[in-house]
Amino acid sequence: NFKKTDDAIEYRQSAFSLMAYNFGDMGAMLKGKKPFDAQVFAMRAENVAALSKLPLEGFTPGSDKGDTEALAKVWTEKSDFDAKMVQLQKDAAALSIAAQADDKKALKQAFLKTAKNCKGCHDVYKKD
Ligand code: ASC
Repeated sequence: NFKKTDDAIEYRQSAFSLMAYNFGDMGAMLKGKKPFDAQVFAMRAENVAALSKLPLEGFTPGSDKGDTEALAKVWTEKSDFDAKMVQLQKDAAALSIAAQADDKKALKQAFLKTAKNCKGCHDVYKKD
């Protein structure tokens, strides 16, 4: 358990931050902003799949109060929020599996599906 509300907020933000770095690098490769490296891409996808399991634990009761961009709606609509996080975990796991196969098209689709999750949740639950 977290000792303080701030610890829970820091925990989830750290996980999101690491996800953004790894996910962003995959995006850069797919957009041609840097050379595509299948091995690095697969490593990043594996990281995101593992990291996606972390943030939910940090959304503890009362942790809408603090230095956070999470809207109160996370807690008032907690079951929908939880379901969206679980869907992200599933899609990230599928992306990681796709990244291990030599099928760029499938990999791109799995990436886009995961990205849609990020944005879909931010649109509803994150301050802009
Ligand atoms: C990222 C990042 C997000 C998502 C989102 C996808 O790299 O930091 O929040 O992708 O932009 O639509």
